Amino acid sequence: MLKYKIIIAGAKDVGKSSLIARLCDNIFKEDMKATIGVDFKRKSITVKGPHKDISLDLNIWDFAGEEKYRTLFPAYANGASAAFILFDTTNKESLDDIDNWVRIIDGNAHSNIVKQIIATKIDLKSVREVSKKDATEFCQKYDWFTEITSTSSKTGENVEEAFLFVVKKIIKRNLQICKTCGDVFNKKLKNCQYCGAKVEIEVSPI
Ligand SMILES: Nc1nc2c(ncn2[C@@H]2O[C@H](COP(=O)(O)OP(=O)(O)OP(=O)(O)O)[C@@H](O)[C@H]2O)c(=O)[nH]1
Ligand SMILES: [Mg+2]
Repeated sequence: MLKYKIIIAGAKDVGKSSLIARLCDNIFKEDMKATIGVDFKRKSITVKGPHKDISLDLNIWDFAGEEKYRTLFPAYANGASAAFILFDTTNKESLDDIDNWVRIIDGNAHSNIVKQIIATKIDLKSVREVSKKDATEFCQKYDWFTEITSTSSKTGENVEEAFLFVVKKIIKRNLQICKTCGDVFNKKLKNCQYCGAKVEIEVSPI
């Protein structure tokens, strides 16, 4: 099984643990307890490719957003293949805080890391403070920015889709498919790790 580390970042109460609970256990708690330090969950995700299905084992690291724990974050960003950076659509300050998370991730993670901005709590329409348009304008300054995924962990809207979207980016960035045996392996290798065939042209698995 191919294993990848994913980190979930964002201000206190944006809904990091709730997003993970919805993805991994399909549950939602109105009274979710604040994370202390860091938590950890595993989830396997399978992506259908044109050639064959690809299964990845995600190690998902959930950080406490509270200021006093932020000194822990740089060490955990190390070795991550993807970072979810969350803001809460009902709290404008959490959008501004994205700059801080991006700076810490860029300073501590591999330059190849996939970064994805996630808008949370879109079910809370009546108390919304940040529109998708405003958030998109805010994020356009990042050269890696593509689009925001809007989610609700309460209803489950777009939660699995958000992870699938990022997993596809991880696959495209890190893996290739062997033209000889059809197995999927790391792009850094010059020979297929399964059948030994030499890589002449890199072929994306999806
Ligand atoms: N309505 C609604 N509430 C949500 C949603 N996601 C999270 N919440 C609520 O927001 C609060 C904070 O959620 P958490 O998942 O604990 O937030 P967190 O980012 O992990 O917070 P820290 O661990 O303190 O950094 C909880 O009361 C959740 O029930 C959502 O999609 N919709
Ligand atoms: Mg939490």
